[in-house]
Amino acid sequence: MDRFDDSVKLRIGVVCYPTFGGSGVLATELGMQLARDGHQVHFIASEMPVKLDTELPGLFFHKVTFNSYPLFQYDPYEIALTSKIVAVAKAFDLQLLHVHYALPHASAAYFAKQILEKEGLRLPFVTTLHGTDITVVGKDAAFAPVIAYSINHSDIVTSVSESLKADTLSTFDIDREIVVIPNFVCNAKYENRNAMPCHRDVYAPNGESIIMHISNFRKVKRIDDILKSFQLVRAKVPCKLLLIGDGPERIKMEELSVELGVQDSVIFIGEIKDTEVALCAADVFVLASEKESFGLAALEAMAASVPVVSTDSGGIPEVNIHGESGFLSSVGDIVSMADHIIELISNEGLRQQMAQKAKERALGFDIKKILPQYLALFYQLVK
Ligand code: GMT
Repeated sequence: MDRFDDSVKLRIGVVCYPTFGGSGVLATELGMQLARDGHQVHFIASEMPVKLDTELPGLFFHKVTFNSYPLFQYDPYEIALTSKIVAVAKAFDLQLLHVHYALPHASAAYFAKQILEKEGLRLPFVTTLHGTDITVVGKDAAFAPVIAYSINHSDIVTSVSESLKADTLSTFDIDREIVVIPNFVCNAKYENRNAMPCHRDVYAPNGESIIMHISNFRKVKRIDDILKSFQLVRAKVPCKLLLIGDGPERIKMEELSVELGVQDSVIFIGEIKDTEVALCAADVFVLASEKESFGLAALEAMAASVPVVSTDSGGIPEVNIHGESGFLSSVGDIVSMADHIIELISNEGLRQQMAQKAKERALGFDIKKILPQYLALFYQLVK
């Protein structure tokens, strides 16, 4: 890593999706920590990012707004975003821009940079690839040429895992370096696990074990596999399944829980802001994703000392280590996942040992270790 003088404070623009998804959460946590460290951070997004604390001094939020017009079949978000980046860069003399999720943020950043250049202004940008912007949406022929071009023309490109970097290089014709900076977690948030309002008794009044999953309920998360695994687990050990989050698959999954006859033991909680509070009730965290560039939800569980039973897809094995912080199974292998969950909840010694290993591993991904890696790149750009 380059040495840098972090007493020099930066003016940084951040573009992200405002939703509960991992990229928005990561962008928000990174931006808030930079603001706490004295940098000026300007969030530019379609809505206020859900976890953003705008009371932090040095932190600003600029909403991307535009008037709709009857002619538009689709709202021109990318154009409005580009114009907003240009306006904020000029008004606050931004030194650099950090865009999370390539689509369409990298192309908007590239366009904004060109507009500013014509006016004699410089706005280098870092593009952070998060996952589905490459592995699902980005691959689509309707988007691929623009994604590849804007990755190649970013000043710096980062990827949240080695696996995503490999996917990017094999999917697109990329002629530049991609720096891997893994996702991070704020371990400090998980310190007072015992002081948190843990609702274990409400969810599991008879002392059942609690299996938890948190996601945006997209197809790629294979929540149907979680329910089917849970059906096998529940047949052997008393347990409850807490499904946290919301998204396109939610209703189908509610129906499936009835079809499988496990509805009395499955609790759908909906979206919550402070996942660390929910995690204090969990005994095992489960992630059955078909694709997952990193698996931030798994890392958050590990930070809460909860062992993870997951698939071995994408970047998950870079986070969850089989036999240490939890277990890995092949995608779709519901029997293997069920066996691992049963093993963990019926062997408290093993569960505790893995919980400790999970926590140790999460400490290696602490924000204090990862943030300087981004800062080094930022200083490199403004040198
Ligand atoms: O598409 C999603 O599921 C959300 C997406 C996002 O950008 O919010 O999640 C991706 O980024 C997260 C943060 O870097 C990663 O932890 C997730 O693994 C990744 N999701 C997938 O690859 C499916």
